[in-house]
Parts: sequence; structure tokens; C-alpha cells
Amino acid sequence: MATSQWWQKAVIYQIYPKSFNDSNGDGIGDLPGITAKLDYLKELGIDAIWISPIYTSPQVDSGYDISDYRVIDPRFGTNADLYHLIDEAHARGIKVIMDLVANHTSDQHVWFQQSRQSRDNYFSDFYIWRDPQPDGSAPSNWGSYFGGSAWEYEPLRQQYYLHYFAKEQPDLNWENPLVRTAVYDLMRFWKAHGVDGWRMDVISGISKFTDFPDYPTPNGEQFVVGDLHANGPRLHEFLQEMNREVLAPFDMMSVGEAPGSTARNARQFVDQTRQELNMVFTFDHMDIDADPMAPFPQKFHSLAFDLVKLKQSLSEWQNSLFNHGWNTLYFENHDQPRVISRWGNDGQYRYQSATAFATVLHGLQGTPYVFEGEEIGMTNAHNFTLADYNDIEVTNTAKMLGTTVMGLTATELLAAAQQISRDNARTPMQWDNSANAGFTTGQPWLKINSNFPTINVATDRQQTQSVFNYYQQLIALRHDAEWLTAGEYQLLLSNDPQLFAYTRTYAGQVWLIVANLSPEIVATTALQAVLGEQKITQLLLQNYPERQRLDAPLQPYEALIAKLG
Ligand code: TEU
Ligand code: CA
Repeated sequence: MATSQWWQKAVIYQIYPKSFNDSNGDGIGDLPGITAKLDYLKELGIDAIWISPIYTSPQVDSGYDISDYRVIDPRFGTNADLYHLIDEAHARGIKVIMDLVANHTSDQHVWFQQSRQSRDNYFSDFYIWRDPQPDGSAPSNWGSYFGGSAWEYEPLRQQYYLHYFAKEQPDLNWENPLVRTAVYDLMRFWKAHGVDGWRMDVISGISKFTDFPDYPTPNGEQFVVGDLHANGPRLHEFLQEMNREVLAPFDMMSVGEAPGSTARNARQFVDQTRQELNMVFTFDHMDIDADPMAPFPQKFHSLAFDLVKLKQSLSEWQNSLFNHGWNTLYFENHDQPRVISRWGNDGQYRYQSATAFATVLHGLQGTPYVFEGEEIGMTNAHNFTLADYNDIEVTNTAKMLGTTVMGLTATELLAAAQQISRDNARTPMQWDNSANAGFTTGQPWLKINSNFPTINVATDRQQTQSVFNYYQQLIALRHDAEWLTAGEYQLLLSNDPQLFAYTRTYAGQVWLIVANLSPEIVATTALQAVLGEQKITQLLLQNYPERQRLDAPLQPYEALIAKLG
């Protein structure tokens, strides 16, 4: 596959706007706040920013519930503020990717306000309406990702509507061509204002299995979120249509968030010959610590880190897409906890583990995504109590404490939330050690991580062990090194529970990426054995400066990128 597209050499930085930088002291990050930090991002070296939703929204799900796709929410500023941000970004050579949330809208969107009124108006079929069962109950046992049924009754129509997420997020009916046209139109609108591409929210869910068959419930579950929630029969038809209507003619980059995507079906989204999307975000490698046997809420019963599973998942994607499509590379986003707290070490080896995870990720083929704060090794919020959480996923679950569907005590839920909840990533960005971490002069909308006096941008950049500085080097390397873009991947020591080691081979030359993803000292005997005669001829990047050769053991979370010869 040709590797000449801008996004194949790019590193994309995700901004969670509420928590990035507040310019007017209301405690909420905003667009002028982002513009003020563009020079910071330029220094980091990134090529594009992806901004999570900033459109008008009641914020039931932090902006993923949109009530007007064309008007910026006043919390974040004005449309003019966005146009200014885009100009300033472009002036620095930074592209702007926006979030397209088109699986659902807010229930406050005018389309839904109309749709719920009657069965025979223009908007009636913009959403997915079904009659009750004869006994009045919901059409099927489909569950919502946020708990409870995916169906909500509307007395005005005497019908149920479908919502995969909160009941305030009704799913759009993509079977209706008017819906698809409306979505393509708003995409063109933002293109006309300079937007360069799209991150598409739950894009694998837009086509539904329209008969909504009941899921089997072997353990007596009341509601089920399962495979049928994604990859519906017309998904690829819709994506090809969107590509024809918008992405290709207007040359927009596309990355689809694709729950339910696997290394096996990924090519259907991203094989270039199919003209659908440029990349997808899979959940495969994020699900390695999800216990498939756990009761609802499954997510809050996570398993211990298993490096062998992580390597297996990432390798399957590397191998399946090589020469066919393009990968995304990510460990963090606004839905995931901080990787060093989840799988690494956010105490004694915080610098080492942040840089080690970054090394193994950025050494792969694909486009790396850095989530705000990841570049300074921000950690999970260990200082939260249950009352501090804002995310609907936690607050909904907390409401069910003590009911029969809930197998957790409050103490267990708090421990799980501190480990895995989305708010771990959503705490305000830690800029410096002044009041409120330099994020706001007001009252922050979400509690700030109490470790901000030591973990913040200003402090990190003054240290010899600077995570930011390491990211700068990684990003610069991606811009330079053709072998990183195009080289063939080979996993080494697949069953080793501590080392993540692989080679990239390009034009007859070989590079080694290796990290010890454990807090122990690990011998390199097995690694040297598989490398045979090949020795390090040049070290390109390392997080322990002393190392020269491979014959000394690897220190806790030691990582390096080297040329072999
Ligand atoms: O997430 C989609 C998704 O698949 C959910 O399962 C998500 O992983 C959730 O975090 C479960 O823990 C997207 C957005 O990224 C998320 O922020 C939104 O809440 C969701 O869609 C609805 O728009
Ligand atoms: Ca603000």
C-alpha cells in the first residue's frame, strides 16, 4: 500500500475541550483556550488535532449528545472562535479534525422534537420507532451501553424509540435517505469552514439489524449489549455512500470509532480499494482486561494486565492490515483511563512506564493518537470519591447500587471507577503548579487530580526525565523515518509476559523496538537468542540513557528503539 497520505506520517493529538484550557474563568475549557495553546502543540510536533464535540449540547454525555450540529455550544465559544482557531492552526501547519456524532443526536435536537410528536410528519422516520409488544413491554431485550433498556417509551406516539446510549441520545435511522443526506450536508458545511477531517463516533453502529431480535440470556440477564449492536447489514453500503458524497470529493480524512471491529473484519472498513474510511479505532486491545463472564456492569470488573494478550491483539491488527489498510495506534482517549495507571506504573516508574508504553505504540505501523496529558504522563484520578464523578456511566451505575442487578458494593464501585472509569482521562489538563493547575482561574467543572503540583507541563519540561521531551523525539522520528511508516512488522517473544519486542524491516534494514513492561529487571538472554548475530548498531531513542548494548538486563520499564546490523 502506498504511504503517501499526510495522515500516514502524522501524529494526531486529541483535545477534550472541556478539560484542556479555560480562557474566561468559568471553569470550562474553551476554543480560545485551545487557540492559546497551539504553540505548545506545535512544539510537541503534532500534525493535527482532533477536538471532541463542541457543538450545542445539553451535555448529558459530555457533548456526545448534540442538539445543533452547526452551532458551537456557548460554553466553548462561538462559531467565529472556531474559525479563528482553524486559521491559527492552519497557519502553524496543524490540521483540524472534528467529531462527527451521527449514530444519534440529543433528544433536544429539533429533528427528535418533531419526530416524537407523531407518526406522519417529515421527521417521523428520522429515528427508530417500534411498537410495544402486546403486553406493552419494550420491543426487545436490547440494552443500553450506559445501563438499562435501549428502548424508551414515548406516550405521544405510543411507541418506543431506540437509544444505544443514554435515553437522551436517540439513535438516528440511517435507513431513511433524508437522514443520510442531512448528515452529509453538515459534513460539507464544516468542510466549507476549513475542517480537514472527521473522527466518527460509533460509526460501526449506524446500520441496524432492523428486526432487533432478542439476545439469548443464559444467565437470566434483563438487557443485553452484544454483537448485534454493531456491523449491521447496510454499514458498508452507507460508508461507501458517505465516501462518494463527502470524503472523496472534499478530500477529508476519516477515522471511524468502531466497537465490534476485529482484525478479521477491519479490512472491510479500511481497505483502500473499498473507498470507505482511512482508519478505524478498534476496541480489541482495550478489551483485554474486560472479563466477558462478568455480570453487568461488566466494565467495572476488570482483569489484571496481560501483556501476552495485548501483544497478540496489536499484532493481529498489524499483520491483517499490512499492505491492505492503515491502523490507528492508541492507548488513551476520553473513554479510557490513563495507560500507566491501568497497565503500567504511575508511582516510582511513572516516567519510565509512560515512555515505555509510548515507545511500543509509536513503533508500530499506523497513525498514533496522543490524548491530552498523555504527553506528560498524567495519571488516573486516585483522589476521587463516588460523589466526584461526572460521567453518566459512573453516575448511572452508582444509582443502581444495592439493587439486584448490581453485584458491587459502593467501595468496590469506587475502586473500579478509580481504575477504569472515563473521568480518569477527563480531569483538567495540568499545565503548572499554580492554583487549579493553571487550567482555570475559576472553579473547575471536574475535580483536578491532586498530583498536579508535581505532574504538570511546566515541571515535566524542566526535568531531565521529561515525558514531553521523549514524545517530541518520538514524533520527530515518525516524521523522518520511512521505515516507521512502511516497514514490515515482526513480533518477537510472543509469549514473554514482560517484554514487548518486535522488529520493523524496510529496504533490507532492520530496526528493533523493545520495552520491558514490568517493574522487574529482566534478562535479555531470550531476546539475544532470537536476534542471533544481529547487534545494535545505532540507538535512536532510549529511556535509560546508560544503555549501549543488549547484553545487560533491561531495567524496570526500560525501552529503546535501535538499528540492528
Ligand atoms: O463511545 C462509544 C462506545 O463504544 C462506548 O462503548 C464507549 O466505549 C463507552 O466509553 C463505554 O465505556 C463513543 C464516545 O467516544 C463516548 O464518549 C460516547 O459516550 C459514546 O460514543 C456515545 O456517543
Ligand atoms: Ca471557559
